[in-house]
Amino acid sequence: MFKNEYLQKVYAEVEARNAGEVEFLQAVREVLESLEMLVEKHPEYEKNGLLERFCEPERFIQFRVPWVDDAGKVHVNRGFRVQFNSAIGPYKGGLRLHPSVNASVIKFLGFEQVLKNSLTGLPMGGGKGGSDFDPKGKSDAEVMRFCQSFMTELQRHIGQFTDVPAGDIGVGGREIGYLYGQYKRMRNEFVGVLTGKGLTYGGSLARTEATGYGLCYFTEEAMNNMMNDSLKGKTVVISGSGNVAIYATQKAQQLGANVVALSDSSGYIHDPDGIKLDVVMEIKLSRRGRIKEYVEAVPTARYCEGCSGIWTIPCDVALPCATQNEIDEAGAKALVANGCKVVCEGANMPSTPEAINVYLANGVLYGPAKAANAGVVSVSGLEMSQNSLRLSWTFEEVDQRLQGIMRDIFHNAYHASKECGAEGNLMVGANVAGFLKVADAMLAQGIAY
Ligand code: NDP
Ligand code: 2IT
Repeated sequence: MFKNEYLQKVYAEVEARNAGEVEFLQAVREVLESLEMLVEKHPEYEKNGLLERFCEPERFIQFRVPWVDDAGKVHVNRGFRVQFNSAIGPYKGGLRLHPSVNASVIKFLGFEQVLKNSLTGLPMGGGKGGSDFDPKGKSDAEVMRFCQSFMTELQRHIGQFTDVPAGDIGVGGREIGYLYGQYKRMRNEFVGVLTGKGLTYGGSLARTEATGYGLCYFTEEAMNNMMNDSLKGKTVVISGSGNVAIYATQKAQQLGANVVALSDSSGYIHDPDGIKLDVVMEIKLSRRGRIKEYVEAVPTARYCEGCSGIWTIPCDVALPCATQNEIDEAGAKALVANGCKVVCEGANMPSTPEAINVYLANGVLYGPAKAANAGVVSVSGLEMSQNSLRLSWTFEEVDQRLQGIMRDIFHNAYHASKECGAEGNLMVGANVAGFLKVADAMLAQGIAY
């Protein structure tokens, strides 16, 4: 519960206005709880209605996405874009294609993105979008027609200086290509309006890898500073087997860790000898297959139905990289009971509030998503810079900048946690450090009556 009356009032209003939007309310609550001390010190926030404005998106767009399947049947999906906050730069954030997408999911992701983008130190506001379209089992032609229809509406709301979408669950290189092609056809301009583009048309080297690489750089820096330890020699469990999970596995292995598990929404694989990433890449990237196919190529590994059992595998470090609320209280307790000392989040909001309480009560080093997975959007920001400069940096140059950004994010979050009297609580630190910059910019820009 909130101690501060202003926070109580703001949260009650958010709850009433967004009734039933559980993911959005979960994200807002966590952030407001972290701001208790700051709000006491800054009466100008209440005077300027700052938190009321901060919790209400600047714009929420919902639209119809009709498309025709290969058999000629018409389908209608729902498209979304939330333009949450533009105080420090153009709206920036990914597009998610998954049947679970709804207004609550898009708003929680947009809200988190505002703080995450602020933490990167780059000039990007926060937004998010997507659709309840399910790309699974669809042909390339169907995905293309869906993307074209989606962009036919979205294009009127975005632009290189207004709002720059990218990928998220279900949106990778193929989808960004179709979306970009349709934007260009309709607007007749070749600009960096999307990030995560292919290398032949304005993409950045290291953007694909940045998802998982950034997570590992953050984890390594946090372990170095808070535990005088590193990923080397550690047993690591990673959930998911998409873009974030694959490149987190690659970098963790390069840093000397033994990654023993991966999953998808059907189940998980456990390979105590270490995941063979070439096998995973062949299944997931070349064939768009299921993770259970891994055991056909590696018979010594084991496949289990159901994804939540992955947290019962003994490990030193857990990197959840699938989806929101994938670790609940029972999952967190199982991790702790089996000796897990570090949880850093590649997915957005993968831990329930109850799970986070378990980490904090047991001294687990907890790296919250908005800090730990900010590497991707950072490289998106670097892609925007390269597009503006009409230049392409080398892989090494982008990777070096990414490493520097992830180190800075850790130190800024740690420093903020100390300033708030919660030293080492990176959740509080990330929320406060991200918020301060956006709050300053909002105050400076005044209120439009
Ligand atoms: P992908 O679509 O590449 O992969 C998603 C993975 O998570 C798949 O293995 C998928 O399994 C699994 N998954 C998705 N939904 C569920 C669910 N409801 N239950 C269990 N498993 C599920 O997505 P990404 O790797 O890009 O994204 C993963 C996470 O990382 C998301 O939280 C995303 O928001 C976050 N993220 C992504 C970034 C990006 O640029 N791509 C950047 C930063 C964060 P299945 O195939 O069975 O659905
Ligand atoms: O959650 C995220 O940070 C992303 N999906 C990436 C957003 C982006 O604009 O690169």
